[in-house]
Amino acid sequence: MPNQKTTTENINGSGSVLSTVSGPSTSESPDSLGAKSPVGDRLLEKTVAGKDLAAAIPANQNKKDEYGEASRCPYTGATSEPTSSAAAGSTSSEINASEKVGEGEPPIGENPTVGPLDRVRVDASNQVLTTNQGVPVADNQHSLKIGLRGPTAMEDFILREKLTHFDHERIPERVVHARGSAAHGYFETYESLSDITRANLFSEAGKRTPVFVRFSTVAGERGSADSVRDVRGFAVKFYTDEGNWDLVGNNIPVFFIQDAMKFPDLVHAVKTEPHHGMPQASSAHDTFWDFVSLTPESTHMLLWQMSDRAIPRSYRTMQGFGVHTFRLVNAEGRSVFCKFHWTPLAGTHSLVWDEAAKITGADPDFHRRDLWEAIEAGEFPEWELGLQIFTEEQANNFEFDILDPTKIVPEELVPVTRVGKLVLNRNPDNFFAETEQVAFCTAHIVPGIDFSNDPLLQGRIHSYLDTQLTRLGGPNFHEIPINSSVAPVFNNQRDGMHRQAIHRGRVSYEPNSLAGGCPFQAGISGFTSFPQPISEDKVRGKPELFADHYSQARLFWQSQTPVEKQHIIAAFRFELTRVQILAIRNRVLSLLVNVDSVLATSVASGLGLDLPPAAPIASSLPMPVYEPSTALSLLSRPGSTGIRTRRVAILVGHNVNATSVSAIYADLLSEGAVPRLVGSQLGKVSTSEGKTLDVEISLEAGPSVLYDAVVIADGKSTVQDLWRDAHAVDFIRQQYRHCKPILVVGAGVDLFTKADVPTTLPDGSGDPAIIFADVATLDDSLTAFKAALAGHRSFARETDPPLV
Ligand code: HDE
Repeated sequence: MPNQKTTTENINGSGSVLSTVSGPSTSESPDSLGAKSPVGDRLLEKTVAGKDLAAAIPANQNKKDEYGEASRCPYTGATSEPTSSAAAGSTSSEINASEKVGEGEPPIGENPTVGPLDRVRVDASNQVLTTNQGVPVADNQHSLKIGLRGPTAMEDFILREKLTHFDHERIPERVVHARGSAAHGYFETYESLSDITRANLFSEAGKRTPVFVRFSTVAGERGSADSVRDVRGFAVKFYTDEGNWDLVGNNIPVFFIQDAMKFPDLVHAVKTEPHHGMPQASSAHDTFWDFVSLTPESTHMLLWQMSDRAIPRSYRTMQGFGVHTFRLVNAEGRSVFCKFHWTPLAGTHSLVWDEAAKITGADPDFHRRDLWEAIEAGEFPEWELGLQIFTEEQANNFEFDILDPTKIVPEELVPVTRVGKLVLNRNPDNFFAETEQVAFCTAHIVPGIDFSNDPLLQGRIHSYLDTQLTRLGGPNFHEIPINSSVAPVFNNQRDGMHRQAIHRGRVSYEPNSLAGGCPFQAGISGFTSFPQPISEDKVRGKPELFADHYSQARLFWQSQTPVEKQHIIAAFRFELTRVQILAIRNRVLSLLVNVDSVLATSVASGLGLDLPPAAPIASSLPMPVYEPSTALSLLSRPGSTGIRTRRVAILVGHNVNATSVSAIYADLLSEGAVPRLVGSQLGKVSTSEGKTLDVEISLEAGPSVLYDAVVIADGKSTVQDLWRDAHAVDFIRQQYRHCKPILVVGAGVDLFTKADVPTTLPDGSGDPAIIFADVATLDDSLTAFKAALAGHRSFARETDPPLV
């Protein structure tokens, strides 16, 4: 139907409103476009509101503040408020709603590509199968053929879409930290830290900020095993009210190198050797030790890496560190330096090397499974965030340079203050969408946090964003749901691969008046960099204090307990035995000579070598001398969660005593441990009470290394049943070798005896972690067993080489 004509309203200039080029030089606007239609009305409204909006910013009044002294304090951009939502729109036809385009006007000032993940979670319950275009698929079993025995038709778009998508399912894995596992949770601040930082997540006691945390190994490929000897990544994405902050740390507080320039060399050296692609996920090969033996600043890190830190029992039992020195900046612009520490409430616990190597075969997903299972069981892993805060003045008086990532700030020098708690309470819905696509980036910081000049950190600021362009396919990776902030995102960046946001309007620049100046610059309420004064030459080099390569390696060594020292020696021996080139072994020994003579001599003797001369010392400054620090020993943090989540195998065979088994099972379960009945095979075992018990897992599928402790159940024929299974004897011997608690109940002693393990410690005293229970006094024995289980391992039992 033709539109009604109107003659009473002012229609001057209507033609220009209806055109996209030129218009009259008057601020007057027509009241009507003559012919009435809802879209036309909206066009007129849009034009009038748009003109007013632009006119409200007659000049760029802020320009003068961009120069000289005034520019030190950023101004808030000029804005004007539209009189109608139409003003910032792209099209007046947006009011024509449909199921696809929505209601017409979007909620003004909202960006639905950010915010909670619920907006993109998908559930197909009760839904029909469709193509990616939403077309229902009638047959998902057959391709379209010309006759039942004929060729497939080119037009089979359903087959082609399915295969094409499948062909492109993989994205490049991370060049380092490819293997990882992640979880959602929150960070809660204990007290306001607003005196030292304006970072919004620390603004008030009890404030909770959502997080996504990814743990990883460094060297291995995406499908490599979890329990290898390696540094672990500990990357936390905080979705704060003022944007995402990524604290991309490791479980070791120092690093191998001092300058980003060396990172590709380090990684090329540690990854598989390029000619034959071996070894997978291991530093025990020539190229790694060749590089580090020529890079003495690695020595400190090497001691950490050869310690049990590099074979954690669980992601839940390792510390995390920001490694670099960062800055915190408060609302007045005052800055302090800061080191970040994560401390697990479950304590710091590790595997032993022989066990770790066997777990690689028994369960390559050991850490992934452990994290997943704990969260599914409601045993949410927790860490406390600790800060070491110090001023520039203090830093200038330290005997090391706080910009050197191969150095720690000893806790005796600057204590760690606990400021909040990290809780991981939700597993991801989808591994690829979340864990694989999450993009951590050291450049993601928020107001109140700033970088230091650590040359390693400075290089990282570039690398993380850059790597996502290849890995996630373009510059819009921030719109992938797991990466998008919960804070609103508005800017004039546009286009690029896979853009999700549909930006309304014609303005994608600033300054503008056509969009009322929006989005406008935030001024001092936005992120500002700490204005550190610098007056220096442009150079390639390192400060002199960086040349001390050994004092802190010695500090670490001297802070270890005897058993930890023994493990470090054994780890060097293992790795250097796998190395083939003698000169490399000798060069590593020459570094160790500079650390400690017992360490160097012990490793040399394990390699059948004489000690070489010490490596040349690069520093001409006096070497700092540190007091040993208990904080550096893993054993100084037993944790507060006791036996919770510890896995206990209860070995059962036929004619087992069900009463005691059930009592032990129930007791362990009630205290949060995870008991399982392990037998020769699945099925039922008879009990001495004439009933049956169901075996939960076989010895073959659930070998010793997957448990923290063992109970050998009571029952005469249990022994006869199990001891013929060599797995059972291996099981007990490995529990013994790996220093795990053993509870022997009643007649279970016969099976224990078959395993032929000592019951006294090397010093002749009784082994407190081998507990013999008689059914009558089970409670007391169980208490002793649980105490040993809470202590994790009985290292007093350990000998090198192992007795069993
Ligand atoms: Fe990384 N690192 N790194 N790194 N890093 C990556 O980023 C890099 C360094 C760390 O779970 C990459 O998205 C350079 C120190 C973790 O997704 C890459 C340098 C520390 C993760 C990259 C370093 C880390 C990464 C690979 C030296 C401890 C995994 C894929 C200048 C503080 C994050 C990616 C996750 C990942 C570069 C050194 C920790 C290539 C250039 C030091 C935990 O961008």
